[in-house]
Amino acid sequence: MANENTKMNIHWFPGHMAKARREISEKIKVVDIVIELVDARAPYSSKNPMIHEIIKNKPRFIILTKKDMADDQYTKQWVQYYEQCGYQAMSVNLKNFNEYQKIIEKCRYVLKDKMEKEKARGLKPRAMRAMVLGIPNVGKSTFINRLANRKATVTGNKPGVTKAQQIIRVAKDFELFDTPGVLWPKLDDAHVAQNIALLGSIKQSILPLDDLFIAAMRYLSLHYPQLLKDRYQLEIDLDNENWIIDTFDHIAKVRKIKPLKGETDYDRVMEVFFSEINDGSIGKITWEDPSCVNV
Ligand SMILES: Nc1nc2c(ncn2[C@@H]2O[C@H](COP(=O)(O)OP(=O)(O)OP(=O)(O)O)[C@@H](O)[C@H]2O)c(=O)[nH]1
Ligand SMILES: [Mg+2]
Repeated sequence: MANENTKMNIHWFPGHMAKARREISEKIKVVDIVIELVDARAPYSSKNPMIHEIIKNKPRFIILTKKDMADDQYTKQWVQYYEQCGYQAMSVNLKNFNEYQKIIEKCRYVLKDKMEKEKARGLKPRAMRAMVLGIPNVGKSTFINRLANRKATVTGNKPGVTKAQQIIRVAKDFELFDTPGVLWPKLDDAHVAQNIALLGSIKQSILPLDDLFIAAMRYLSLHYPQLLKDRYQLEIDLDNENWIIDTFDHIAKVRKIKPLKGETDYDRVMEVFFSEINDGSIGKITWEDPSCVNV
């Protein structure tokens, strides 16, 4: 069941990373604040590990997206965690999003001193400028569109911006780059790769699917046993040496998955499980909590 492309795909990322890094470093020069999107279901794994170097010491606002799919308790803890790290932080559901004002206000708050200093130095008043960064699929385009759709005007190529860039004016004093910076997670860390695959942010096939299935089931049985019970009437006993096979067989039975040549169709069981993880029908799940990381 392991995918032959595993290695190739993982090695494929650094090149993209270097290119993204160059592009972002160029743009970042004219940005006042970075809005970094992370996925609330894995707020550490879905961060780019080199972001400090890339954005240097620009103020950073961390937004946890997809909070509708994550565990509310953990989301709260993660927001607090990032606040304690010294960032602005909040969680959002971009499918039902009406917190533009709050976001702009937080940016104003962070940049107040900077803007006032500029004014005191006699510089012409100008809008704050923000850039959205995040790994693939975290919600960057949705976020920009949501923010921009609200009586936004695209002001076109602005002088003073190094490359021709589209800037969106979101409020009188707030502008946003219309293209987000795409970053990559640190996939050479097995734990991170696993979490990212479970978010659907990269092809699940970069990892052997059976390993991913086992890791996910182990985690769910420890953290969310009730969700497994509700969804599959499944109770996992990790001390039972046959728990893996039993789990496959059980889901096949509950979901009436036809056997293949008299054997459980393992691939089909995993397909069903992962698609239910991806569409959130198993429930609100977070794959990591702040106590287990040292950021
Ligand atoms: N449930 C839920 N889905 C979301 C949320 N935000 C984004 N999505 C969905 O996540 C998917 C990816 O969103 P995009 O905005 O395309 O993500 P992106 O970061 O621009 O992705 P790339 O362009 O591939 O880097 C879409 O199907 C969105 O509808 C959210 O808060 N909740
Ligand atoms: Mg996009």
